[in-house]
Amino acid sequence: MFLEPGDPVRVVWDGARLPPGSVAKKHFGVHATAPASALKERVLVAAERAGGRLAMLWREREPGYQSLQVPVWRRRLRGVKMVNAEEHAVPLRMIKDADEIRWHKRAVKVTAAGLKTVMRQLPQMKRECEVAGELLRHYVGASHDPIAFDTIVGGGVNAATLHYPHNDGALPAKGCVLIDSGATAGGYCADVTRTLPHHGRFDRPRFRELYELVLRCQELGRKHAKPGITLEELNAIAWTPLTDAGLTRHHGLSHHIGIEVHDPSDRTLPLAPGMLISNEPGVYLPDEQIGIRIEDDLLITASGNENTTRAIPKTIAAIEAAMG
Ligand SMILES: [Mn+2]
Repeated sequence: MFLEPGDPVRVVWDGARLPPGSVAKKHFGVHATAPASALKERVLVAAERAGGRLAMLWREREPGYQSLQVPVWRRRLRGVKMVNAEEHAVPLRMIKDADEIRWHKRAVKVTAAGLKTVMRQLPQMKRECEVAGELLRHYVGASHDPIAFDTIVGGGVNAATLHYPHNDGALPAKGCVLIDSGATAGGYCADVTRTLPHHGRFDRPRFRELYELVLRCQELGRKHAKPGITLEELNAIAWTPLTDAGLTRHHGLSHHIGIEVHDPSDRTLPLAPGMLISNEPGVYLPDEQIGIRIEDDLLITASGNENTTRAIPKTIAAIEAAMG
């Protein structure tokens, strides 16, 4: 691990930091530390040992994910051939080992506690920002890990915007509230969505009917997510209750979850044990002031899957009970 040595001027700006040495080595649990200024030289030596080649990891398959570091290192390491390790790293990242699963489950535990707290408090809350604020307070209180992504809290018509970014609206009395949120632990994400009636009762027939429809899609996703099936095949099965009802499908059912909330993946590969995917059908009807998404995280196992977010109330009965 390359670290900035303690610079008394920077300490005034950034606070004290661990310089390279035995304390940092122990603290971060790494094999060795060195000053950041030695990085370029060490990389050059390593590249030379490898015949003038250097493998770096950057994402070029998906737009918007290209690393700014790549052109910098290309300039710094003229004469060294840079190879992208992405094609080898992506299949590795798609399969989580036991330690990675433990961290994910810890993130789920924090997320679950936050969402359950919000469920109890929601009927008394007036604005979307109160919900987002309460979740953040809960996550920060549980650990200093960053959140997995900016929380989405959309009430009424705002629930029908897939990546609603504002969280500054009023919560509609007796309307629906969509909450998409996740904590992290040890660098691993949770990603959960629940859609709740603001007052705690599914007493509006249209909302109830649509909620049950999305739930049926989700149950199909859960039932068929197992080794051997591809995500596209899973999509073709899970959305049928929605499309049979003449409603529009706006997005995919699943993405991989890991270090990134949308972890890199090869979607043509069939599911295999150790993969962690979301199961998140949704329906979005702005004209009716309704948006519903229900999202769980599924760990693919040898015989099927484990729903790692199953402790978070989801059925109509469980949500009504949790909201008092
Ligand atoms: Mn998701």
